[in-house]
Amino acid sequence: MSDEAARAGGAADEYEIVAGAIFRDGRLLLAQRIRPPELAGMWELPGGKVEAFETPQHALERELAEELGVVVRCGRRIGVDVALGRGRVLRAYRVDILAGEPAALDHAQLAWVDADDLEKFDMVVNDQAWIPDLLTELRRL
Ligand code: 523
Repeated sequence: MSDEAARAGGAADEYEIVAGAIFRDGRLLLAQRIRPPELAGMWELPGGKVEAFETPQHALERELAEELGVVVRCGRRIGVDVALGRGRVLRAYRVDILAGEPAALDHAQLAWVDADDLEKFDMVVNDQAWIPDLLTELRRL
């Protein structure tokens, strides 16, 4: 089994990268990337790679603890699956903060954005696929 297949924790041909949609008071948390150079300065839903033997939910809870310094609970999916090539798939989940206040521990800065502002942010291309669903949720709040 390849390293990438091994990461999938069972599925032979894909592994997942997870990202968290945190909503609060009618706003969504965005994080500005610091790496790699081609993505630095662009905004994303924070998250990262699911490691071997980890569920996507646990991976997202771990990543957001590392990157934002918060205790979170992973909820339902939001938005489409984004195929990244080479067997990688990016998926977003709603996330509730259980404890702590998000801090930019691994990003340049954070921003809480409402529906009117979301489209003004320079989102990483992969995450742009989620904008319609994120806007629907923001307008519903
Ligand atoms: N994306 C992406 N959007 C998005 C995330 C969290 C990740 O397009 N919201 C892409 C960017 C990278 C790959 O997924 O090509 C892995 O994300 P990364 O670098 O955030 O994963 P980490 O944090 O597991 O990786 P390290 O920085 O190496 O720890």
